[in-house]
Amino acid sequence: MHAKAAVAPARAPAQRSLTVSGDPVVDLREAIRGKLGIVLGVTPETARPRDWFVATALALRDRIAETGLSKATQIPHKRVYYLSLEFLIGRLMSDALNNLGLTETVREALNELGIDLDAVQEAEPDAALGNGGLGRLAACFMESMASLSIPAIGYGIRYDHGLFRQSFKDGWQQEAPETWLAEGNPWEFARREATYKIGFGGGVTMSASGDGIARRWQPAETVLAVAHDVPVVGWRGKQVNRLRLWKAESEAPVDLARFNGGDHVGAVSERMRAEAISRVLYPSDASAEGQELRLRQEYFFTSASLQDLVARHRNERGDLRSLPDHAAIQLNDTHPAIAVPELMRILTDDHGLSWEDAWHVTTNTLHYTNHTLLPEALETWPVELMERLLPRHMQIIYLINWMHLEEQGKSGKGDAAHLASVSLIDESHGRRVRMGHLAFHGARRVNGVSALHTDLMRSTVFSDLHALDSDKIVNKTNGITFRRWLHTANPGLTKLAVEAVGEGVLDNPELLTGLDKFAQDASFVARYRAVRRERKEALTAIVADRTGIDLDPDALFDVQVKRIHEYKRQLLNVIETVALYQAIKAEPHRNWTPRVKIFGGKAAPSYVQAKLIIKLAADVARAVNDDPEVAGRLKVVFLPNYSVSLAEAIIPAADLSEQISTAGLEASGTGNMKFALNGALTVGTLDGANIEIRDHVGADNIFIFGLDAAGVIARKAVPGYARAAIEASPRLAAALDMIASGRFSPEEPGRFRPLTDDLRHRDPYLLTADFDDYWRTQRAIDAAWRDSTTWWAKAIHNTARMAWFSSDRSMREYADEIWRVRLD
Ligand code: T68
Repeated sequence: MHAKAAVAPARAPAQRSLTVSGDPVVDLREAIRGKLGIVLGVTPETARPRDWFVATALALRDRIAETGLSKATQIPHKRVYYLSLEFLIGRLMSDALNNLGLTETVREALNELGIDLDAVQEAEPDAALGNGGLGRLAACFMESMASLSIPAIGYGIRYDHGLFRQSFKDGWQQEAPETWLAEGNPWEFARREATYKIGFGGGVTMSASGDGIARRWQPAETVLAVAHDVPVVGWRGKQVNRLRLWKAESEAPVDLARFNGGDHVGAVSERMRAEAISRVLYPSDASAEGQELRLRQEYFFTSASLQDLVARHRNERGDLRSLPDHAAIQLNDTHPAIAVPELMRILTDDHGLSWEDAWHVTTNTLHYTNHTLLPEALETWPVELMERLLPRHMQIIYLINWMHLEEQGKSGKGDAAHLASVSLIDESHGRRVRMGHLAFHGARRVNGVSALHTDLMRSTVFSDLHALDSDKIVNKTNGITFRRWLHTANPGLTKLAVEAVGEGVLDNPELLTGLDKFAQDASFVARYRAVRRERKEALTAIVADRTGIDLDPDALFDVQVKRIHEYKRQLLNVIETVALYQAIKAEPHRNWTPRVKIFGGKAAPSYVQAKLIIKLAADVARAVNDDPEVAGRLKVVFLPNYSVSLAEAIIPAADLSEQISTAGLEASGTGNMKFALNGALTVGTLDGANIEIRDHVGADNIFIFGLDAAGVIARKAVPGYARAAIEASPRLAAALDMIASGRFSPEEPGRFRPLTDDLRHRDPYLLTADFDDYWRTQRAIDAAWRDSTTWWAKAIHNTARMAWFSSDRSMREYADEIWRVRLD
């Protein structure tokens, strides 16, 4: 391990050296031209769009580094460390340009070189280092922390391959590796001086030490974690934070003896094994990946991050016992939960703190965010695997658990059922470490991500732990960064808002409420509609380009984009589509509201049922789009390869946002917030943050349907509930029959029986229970769309009332109530 982690250099801030001519456009133009020639070795004539992107990014990075350096000599009182296995950051150029206020300057600079900024931005690959909501939340939080000048470092993994690229073959999802790093990453700084050794396997030795026994882990294998920093620019460039991503490397890049002996492949096998750790992002969301490589990834990035922040603290402050005063560590879900024993190990074994001191430091520094209560997503690791891979950690976990259970006994709660429920080890399914319990017990605060989800944490999965310390669980409803999801994704709407309520809205989204009074103002409404129209036309072009399907921008754009998961109920939406198709065919001359159903999202490659749902959507789309009888009334599109950048194009173009999960199962949702902010009306269940969105936008401006969380539980207790619901709903029965009959899959009539049979016999996500209310609500939406004055007033009320869902608000709450970080 290198003696010193990267610390702030003790020297004066760099001179402002990037201002040369005094004209920012000229300076940037020349900087870009310079990067093109000197760094990339190409001329403006031979440069590809990708080269222009790299040259522009490098020129911007210089300016970002300059801003960052001006603060680098100050040691902040307290830093936030956000540990997340995923950061779904997407493209970085538009964020950087917007936050530095350089969009128009760079546009002009490139223009003078004969290049279009939009084309340059299109050449940036998405950094898809995450699966969905959890990873995107981490990205929004990083941006908000920088914007609020909260000193923060995000820690994660620099995956060579992010989330797979999705394409379709005959409507079936195909996965291909994603290659965002193929031509390097111009935003990052490799920091080899911040390299740490990460151990795996081996055993624990004991030796006499003073008045006790010193235990030391002797790993059998070590892997290097090398820091790569990506700058995160805050709003108006006031603060630059960093995202420190760890790359796995081998200590011995090649075994020369083996190589010389002719074993050229074997000579690099150790290197391959080490590098495998940061090779690919696991593509499952909302389920736990019980594979050894996953545990290696989790420990790898957690250990590197803790070693790094401990080294920084020692450099800056000396005594590790003051860590809680100067560092707040947030564990994004349980993926970094191994931080609890790892921090204990570092403090006791490596730095000689007493167990009591180390436990005090650990439990006052760590905090844990839970993102799901779905049983299949709660991480547990077999004790046997932990003992083999992390033997010292397993000892520490046993000791923590022993003390924890002793404590129960002492306070008169030593009955077996209670102990089994609060124990860090689950003894009932083979012996497994419960990572949620471990994180909970080791954290000072534990938070849920919406009011409902936090209540459910208290009353279900964590109820017994909650009873031990009722102050520990707090709610922090998620948020989204308005810089990306309004300013950059929807510049037209942003411009309109600025004109209506003033520039201040860019800094203070609460000013959006000033739009409320324009909800009936004909000229404002016309401009708001024109913005939407323009976004719909742009999306129509994208859809035509990627699917060959022509859309009518006058139709209602009804959008469900998110990971494909049974609990999110894309299937409910598809079945409603089939029912609507049948209804239109039965009464073709009725005044139907023209609709376009747009789907997007990836299924985990191993998630068979989810992939079948995608195939059904594709097959229904084919039948509907080819049927002249419904032309002009109904179109169905599945947009391939949903991503952050595609979301930026889709969301501002949506009229209706589908947030239809089974109540109690979607922890929060954040897409729901992005749509409502951009003025799409929500059709949704009383789940996650939908409830709080309703409270803010007003019940008249959202379409709520279906069972609530309590209703779901009650209904599931009724034997045969699915069959009864289908029998009671001829419309649902007819739609299911049509699907089951093979009408959409004539080449394989039984293709969708696994879906329809499951609904008839199990229906764990209560589609059948909610179908009729969903249908009724959709028809009410049809009617609302035809009353355009009312529709657009509702849309404007949505935009006006979503300010609370800014991730700046979330981050302020975390800073105040969890991290205890003072804001300027
Ligand atoms: C999401 N969780 C929640 N998980 O589903 C969503 N899981 O309701 C919430 O808004 C969001 O977190 C932010 O709080 C996820 O996205 C994962 O992606 C995931 C990844 C790996 C393993 C398990």
